[in-house]
Amino acid sequence: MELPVFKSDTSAAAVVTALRDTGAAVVERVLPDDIADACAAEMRPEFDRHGRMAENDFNGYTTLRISSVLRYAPSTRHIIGHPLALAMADTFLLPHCLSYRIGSNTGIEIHPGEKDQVLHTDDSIYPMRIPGMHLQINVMWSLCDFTAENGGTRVVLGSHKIGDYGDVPAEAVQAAMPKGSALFYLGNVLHGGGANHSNAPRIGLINTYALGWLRQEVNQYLAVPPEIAKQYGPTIRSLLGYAKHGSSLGHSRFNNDVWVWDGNDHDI
Ligand SMILES: O=C(O)CCC(=O)C(=O)O
Repeated sequence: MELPVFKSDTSAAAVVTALRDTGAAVVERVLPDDIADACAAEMRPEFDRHGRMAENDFNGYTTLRISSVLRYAPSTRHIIGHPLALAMADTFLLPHCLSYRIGSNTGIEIHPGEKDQVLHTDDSIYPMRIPGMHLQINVMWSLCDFTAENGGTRVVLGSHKIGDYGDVPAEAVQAAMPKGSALFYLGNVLHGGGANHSNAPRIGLINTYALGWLRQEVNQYLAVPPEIAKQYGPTIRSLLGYAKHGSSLGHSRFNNDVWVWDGNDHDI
């Protein structure tokens, strides 16, 4: 099985078909360089200040990680609310919820010397499985060229079709993709960061989107409180969780200025 790779002018439908088939797909050069560069620059101070705080056996000891980028890197709204990402989330999540929300937004800078990350699924944070229901969909955005040498994300194609991950032969392929590309992968696909054998860091941003009635992976109200969320448009505020799911789930009469139900426009 090969990792499907599309050009940026692909139709969303083609990417959906590939995702259903293999569980992962790359769309190349979706982002203009100025957006990718602005995101990386706005994330830089946080990488330098707090990037080592998440070091552990899972995340690695030569990798910088930062979370909740909407708190301090406003240009990331163009990535998090990107129409292609939302089109994938619409397709996979909206059949099972009225609106979806972001789970986590994580900047990951893998430095030279890092080892392969253990392969894992991201939706394992939710202790349930309902056949045919996707809980989560994820996108890794390359903010520099991703190569086999510098730690391009590894994915096990077809692993979304295997119920019990314990015994899967973990044959991963690596997403080599130019800066500004998107690697889409379903929440139940085995994947992990790659070892960095190059002499430069590999920087990316992973965004997860989950069914709107599930608890968000990150507590977004603490991470991006109302006074910061207000700077964003209704789509991002809704993705953060400043909107109800349907008529009443998550309602509140406080902070009405961030409490906007978005309808369906994708004004970020
Ligand atoms: O950095 C990567 O390429 C993937 C990282 C990842 O999958 C994770 O930390 O959950």
